[in-house]
Amino acid sequence: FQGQIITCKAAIAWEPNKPLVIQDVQVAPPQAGEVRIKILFTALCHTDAYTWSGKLSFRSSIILWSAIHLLPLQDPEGLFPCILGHEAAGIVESVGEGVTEVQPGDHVIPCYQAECRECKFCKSGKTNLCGKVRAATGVGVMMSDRKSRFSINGTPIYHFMGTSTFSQYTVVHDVSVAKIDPKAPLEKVCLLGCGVPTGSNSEDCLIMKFPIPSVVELANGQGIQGSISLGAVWNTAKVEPGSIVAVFGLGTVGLAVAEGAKAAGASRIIGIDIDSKKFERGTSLTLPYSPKNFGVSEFVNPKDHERPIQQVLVDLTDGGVDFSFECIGNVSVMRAALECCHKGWGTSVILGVAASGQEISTRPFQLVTGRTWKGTAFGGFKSRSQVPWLVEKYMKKEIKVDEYITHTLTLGDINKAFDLMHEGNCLRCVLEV
Ligand code: NAD
Ligand code: AHE
Ligand code: ZN
Repeated sequence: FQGQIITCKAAIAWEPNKPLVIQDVQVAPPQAGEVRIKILFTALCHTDAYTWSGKLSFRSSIILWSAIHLLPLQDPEGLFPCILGHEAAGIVESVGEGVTEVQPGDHVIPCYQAECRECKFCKSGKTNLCGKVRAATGVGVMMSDRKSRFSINGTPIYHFMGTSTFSQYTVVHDVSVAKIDPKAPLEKVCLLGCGVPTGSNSEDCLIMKFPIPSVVELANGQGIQGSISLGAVWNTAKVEPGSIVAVFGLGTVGLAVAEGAKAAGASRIIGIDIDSKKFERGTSLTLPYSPKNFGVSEFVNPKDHERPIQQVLVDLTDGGVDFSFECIGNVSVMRAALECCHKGWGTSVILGVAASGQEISTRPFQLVTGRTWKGTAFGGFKSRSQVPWLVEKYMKKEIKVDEYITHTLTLGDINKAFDLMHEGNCLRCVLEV
């Protein structure tokens, strides 16, 4: 198909909150600096559901734009019609001019957080955010011509998060492609495109030292082993052995945080969820070292208490937790997560994506008295450099992935998969595309 338009099946979100429609879509060939990928497996993430649930399109019209302030739940980056999806794995079908790091046949994970290694963000060593294509990925187009590569009978279909993986073929920027070990099972490692890394390396959990090794160094076996051994990861973790950790929300992201905190030697990992079923999964109850054990040692359901949850946790922990992680996307819970931290040193990390227009608040005194409020995207991982390394860790059984997959379906069942996510019994559902 190289250089030609491919017609394939994709799940189209024509409108917010309306069932996705599986239909033929035309996928244009990759232009300079772009890669066309045959997606083999994709999982669903809560962020897809959040964007899909939006009510208006940011760009629909100037009048609607102003109405956004009246409908604050909508993702301003959610444009319709679009192809959602950002947690996937596949094989490179063709590449555009100037693409050097991947070639047809390579096994890859598309990364919604790019890594160009040239922009001010990438060079800083202080963040995994990348500025090179972000302006385009936030408005559903490709950077070079600000156009979409997807269309249906001439109608453009927006991209989403620079990945659009609910399609048999997608086009992404080359800076958004992580080349991985071809032996890795794509039906599993697709999860390393979002949820699991987000939790397990939640900045304060497992901080990596910079500079990040290049792909070439990694391929040569240098870098991670040389400068960042696994032990060093644990040793540089800010969740010191013995820390008390609170994890708000025991979905995939929260359980991955618990797993990371357990590996870092936390003494107590308190899981907080309004759904008591989540505790069984978090602890695996009777089998403390079973693969299903994500490390949650205690469970608190806020519904069982009349007092604010932060007060309950402060009392349970003799003054507060050392670290808390908000893995829900609820601004009231974000406040509770900060306020349950110990005076003088407690740190709270926001991972959840709150609805657009919502704001966090607390008494500034909470910060004056030594608590720190932070956030993280994709767990602080530099995508192109570190996703291949995460795949290696998975292959060596050093991080869990399989345990997060509770359901497997096909792309044709995607609406059912979203229903499963909303019912709450599902961690990750992987779709065969
Ligand atoms: P999930 O829906 O599987 O898990 C959320 C959990 O929170 C559920 O178990 C639910 O029962 C619980 N919950 C809901 N309301 C609660 C409340 N008021 N108090 C306590 N528990 C409550 O979601 P997930 O896939 O684990 O994702 C979690 C959040 O992280 C989402 O907002 C998602 O968009 C976001 N996310 C962020 C990043 C990032 O890079 N920062 C990456 C992936 C996902
Ligand atoms: N479009 C949303 C923001 C969504 C958001 O915060 N996304 C996270 C990733 S969620 C993955 O499941 C993120 O990485 N943000 C940093 C970035 O560059 O987008 C909104 O509300 O505007
Ligand atoms: Zn996600």
